Amino acid sequence: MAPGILVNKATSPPALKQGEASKPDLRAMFRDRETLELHSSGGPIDEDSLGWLEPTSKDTSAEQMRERYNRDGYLWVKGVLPKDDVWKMRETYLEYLPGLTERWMQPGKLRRKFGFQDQNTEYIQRMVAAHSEKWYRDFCAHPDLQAFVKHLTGWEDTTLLERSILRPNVPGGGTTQVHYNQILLRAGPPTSITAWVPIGDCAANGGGLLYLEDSVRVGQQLEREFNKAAESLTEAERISAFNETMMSTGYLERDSGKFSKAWNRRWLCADYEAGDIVLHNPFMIHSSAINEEERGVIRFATDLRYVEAGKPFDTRWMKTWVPGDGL
Ligand SMILES: O=C(O)CCC(=O)C(=O)O
Ligand SMILES: [Fe+2]
Repeated sequence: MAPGILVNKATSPPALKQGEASKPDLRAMFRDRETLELHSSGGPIDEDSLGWLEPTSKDTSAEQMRERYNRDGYLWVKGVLPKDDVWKMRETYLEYLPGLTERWMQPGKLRRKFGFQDQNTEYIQRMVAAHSEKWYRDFCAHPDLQAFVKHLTGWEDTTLLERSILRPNVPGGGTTQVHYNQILLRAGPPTSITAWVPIGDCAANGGGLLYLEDSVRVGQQLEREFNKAAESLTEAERISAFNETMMSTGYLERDSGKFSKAWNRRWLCADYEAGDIVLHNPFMIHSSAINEEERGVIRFATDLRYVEAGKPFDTRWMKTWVPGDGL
């Protein structure tokens, strides 16, 4: 077997939760890095378009971390959050939305594919309501997260933007298409930092976030072009991620593989573990691949935005997310 990595590390939680298909015979297998296959919603991502994110230890000096963040557009930091707090959050969510896999699936193609009705009102209501629950709010405001962002940035104080989205990506389900975040934060300067927080372990084929290598400059160039094309629009239209110069979804491309070829850059993936976070620049281009984890583990994550307290930012983000909120 080619050099691989053990998926089922001792620190992983033993039990799969309700709604997670179980294939115990595959749990302890080595996954072969050389044959990793990923697909975006638009098709396969070629092997030569894939690479690996560089991890950073949380004990690295703030200066060195800043250098890396500025150089790479991202900083994948190991073990920022206590693992137990992350697993607890996952468990609470899974208990809050109990049920079989079918109950986890949002309306759309996948539900239809499995022969379920293309509506799921209860799921939608509960998954939206979760964002206002105290346990989720407390998780987002975790003191270790805030402290880490302050340490990295040197900001005296940080403001956590209220809008964030819990994303449970079931195996074979939807993905996050190619984008950079400033598209959605245009009513403010590009000074926010995003923390992508996997809630549980997430293997590289488990639908975790992919980052386009060295793509801050690409995002900046695209944003300049979008702004130029939007010159004749009103200010309200210009700041919209869905204005006529953009794709109607607000994304850049559905086919991640095609996008990386067009820009001659690789998608960097990782085996994330509970407790890790990835901080990224508002122009850094990212997407997620289809969750193809062998054991059927749900890819679960949230993404938080921080700005320096007292500085201007996109105030549209100071509200709790609901579907179709225009951002
Ligand atoms: O979790 C995802 O799939 C999307 C996250 C994201 O777009 C972000 O962190 O900015
Ligand atoms: Fe994003």
